[in-house]
Parts: sequence; C-alpha cells; structure tokens
Amino acid sequence: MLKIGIACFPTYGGSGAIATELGMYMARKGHEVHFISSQKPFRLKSGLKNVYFHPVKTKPYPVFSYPLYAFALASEMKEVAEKYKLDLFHVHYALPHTISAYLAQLISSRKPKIITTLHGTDIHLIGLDPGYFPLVKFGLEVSDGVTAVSRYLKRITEEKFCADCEIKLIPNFINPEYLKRKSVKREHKKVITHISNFRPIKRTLDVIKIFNIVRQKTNAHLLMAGDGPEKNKCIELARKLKLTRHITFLGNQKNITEIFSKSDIFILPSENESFGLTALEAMACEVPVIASNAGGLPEVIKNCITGYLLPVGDIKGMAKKAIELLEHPEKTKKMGALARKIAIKKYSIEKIGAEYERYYRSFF
Ligand code: GMT
Repeated sequence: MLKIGIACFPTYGGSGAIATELGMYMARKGHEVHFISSQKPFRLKSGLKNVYFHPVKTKPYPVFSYPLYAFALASEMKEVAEKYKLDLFHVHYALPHTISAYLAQLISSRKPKIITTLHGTDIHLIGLDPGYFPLVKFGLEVSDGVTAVSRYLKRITEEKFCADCEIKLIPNFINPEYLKRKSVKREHKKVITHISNFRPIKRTLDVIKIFNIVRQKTNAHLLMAGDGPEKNKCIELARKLKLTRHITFLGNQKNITEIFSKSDIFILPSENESFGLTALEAMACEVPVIASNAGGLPEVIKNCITGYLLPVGDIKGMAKKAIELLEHPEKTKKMGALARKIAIKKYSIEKIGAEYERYYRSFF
C-alpha cells in the first residue's frame, strides 16, 4: 500500500477532475490518499475510505500584495508528509504544485517522491511566460517522474523545456460507470452543448457564431455550461444576434452526465487543447464532438468517425458539420455509439488508473 499526497486545483477544470478521480481510484485499490488543496476538490465524494482532505490556509497579511499560496501549500505538504509518512506526492499542473512539492521535500524529514502530471497550459501557455518558464523547467528537472496527458503535450514539453527529460505519456480517462447516457427529460428536440471555463483559449464566441449559422437551418438549442472571463461577452453576442431565447447559460454544473444526456452534439472550438477532457466525457455519453484540429484533440477525436475536426476558427465549417449531424440523427447516433466504445476501450479509468499505479510502483 502506498501513501499518496495529491496537490491539485479544487475548482471546475480538467486537471482537478482527473486528480480527484485518480485519487479516489487509488483509494479503492487500497492506497491511502491525502488531497492537499485550497478547498475540497469539486469531484471529491465525502466519507470515502482511505481518503483524507487537508485544506491549505493562506493567511492574508497587509504586507503581502497577493496570498502566498505556493508557500502555504508547501508547508501543508511538509506537515502531511511527515505526519502520515507519505511515499509520494502526485501533483497535477506544474504551477505552483511541483515547486511547492519540491520545497516540502526539501524541508521535510520525510522525502516523498515527486510525480508531476502536466495538463496543458502549464506547458503550452502560462508555463512559457518568462515570469514562470525557469521555475517550470526546474520543476520538471527535480520531479522524480513526469507524465503528460497526450503525445502532443509530451512533444511540446520536450521541445520547449527539456529535450532529455523522461516524460511518460499517460492519457486522461473517464469513469464509464458514472459517465453514461441516461434517459432524461428533454425540453428541446435538437441540442448542441459546450462546456468550458470560458477562457479566451476556448474561443467561446465561436460557439455562439457557429450556433447562429446552425439556427438559420435548424431549430436547435444551445446549452453553454461553465463560467469564466468570456461569458459576459458570449451573453452580449447572443443578445446582439437575437439568440437569447435559444441559448441557456447553465453556469458551473456538477452533473455533466445529465447535460450530455440531453445533447446531440458537443462543440469544442478551442485555440488549443492539450487533450480536451470534456470532449472525451461527451464521447463517453455517446455525443459526437465537433472540435478544432489543434493540440491533442486529434488523439481523442477520430475525424469522421467519432466527430469532426476542423481548422481553428473555421466557424462555417463547424456549423456545416453541426447541421449535417442534426439533420441525420441516425448517423449522429451511430457516431455517438462508436465514440463511447472507443472512449471505454482506450480511456477507461480501470485501464489508465492501472497505468498510473504501475508508474507509481516503478519508483519503489
Ligand atoms: O491547462 C489548463 O488550461 C487547465 C486545465 C484544467 O485544469 O482544466 O486544462 C488542461 O488540462 C485538461 C486535463 O488534462 C485537458 O483536458 C485540457 O485540454 C487542458 N487545457 C488546455 O490545454 C487548454
């Protein structure tokens, strides 16, 4: 049995979701799992055997312009490592988690191994910023093990950060027991869905523009779940295009299974995605995906088989494919069924969880 400390972001987002599901999987396998984060991760169920949660408290102080989260996290990681005799830290998203783990290891009498899982923008966006680059690079060098969630992310990390780092590809996963299409009450006959954190990289305005074209040919409804900086711009654009009645902004949602169960198509027109976990989650619920041909998305979505991949910003092309799918429900259904089959075969939690477990054991 291993004693594992997991540091991750607790809020809505793929890296936190993966960290939590993986931690709960390890606990089911008999390992002792300690989540260390600013809040209880949103997917973490209460009362689980072998699972502990340690909140990180950042005390505000007038001299600090910003809360010193990375330091508070390091202190908590050190305490947990010593008190519970941790064997390893598994940190999700390099910033600031790897550096906090390194500090905790340095000041602790216990020396847990550090495994960093790279998720995306920690490498291809914010990690490249000169203000963070040296620290991310250092974090990769001091980690005992580094994993990346797609071939794309592994390649970019090697290219931009360290050519001779050993990076293990372990893709993201879904729990097919939890993520499966259910029969739900549908208020609309044809439904397109988008879920994200509404950051510019997600190109959420494209979703509205695509939907505007789709509406000219079909009576579809758009569900937009999630929240973030671009949401108000989307609401504004919907108003301008007189689409307000046809779009529901759902905000952050816990029950994505219910949303996918109401959906015919999932749209993810991102500028870049290291993996695109929501696309895989849609596939698990038999929803074909229309996405941009960027980053790791082509590793997840098989063009013309489980969805369609189009160039970033190809609003007309994405709309055309959406109309085609909405007008041919039989074809959409077939694609959806295949999507789930592939999602389970390649990305089930049992398969990928076991890969992580083997990876952990390789350090002992
Ligand atoms: O990197 C981010 O933007 C945040 C991160 C998250 O926490 O949601 O998203 C990334 O990690 C996900 C889980 O591995 C991937 O599915 C997303 O594709 C990836 N986001 C980007 O690369 C933009």
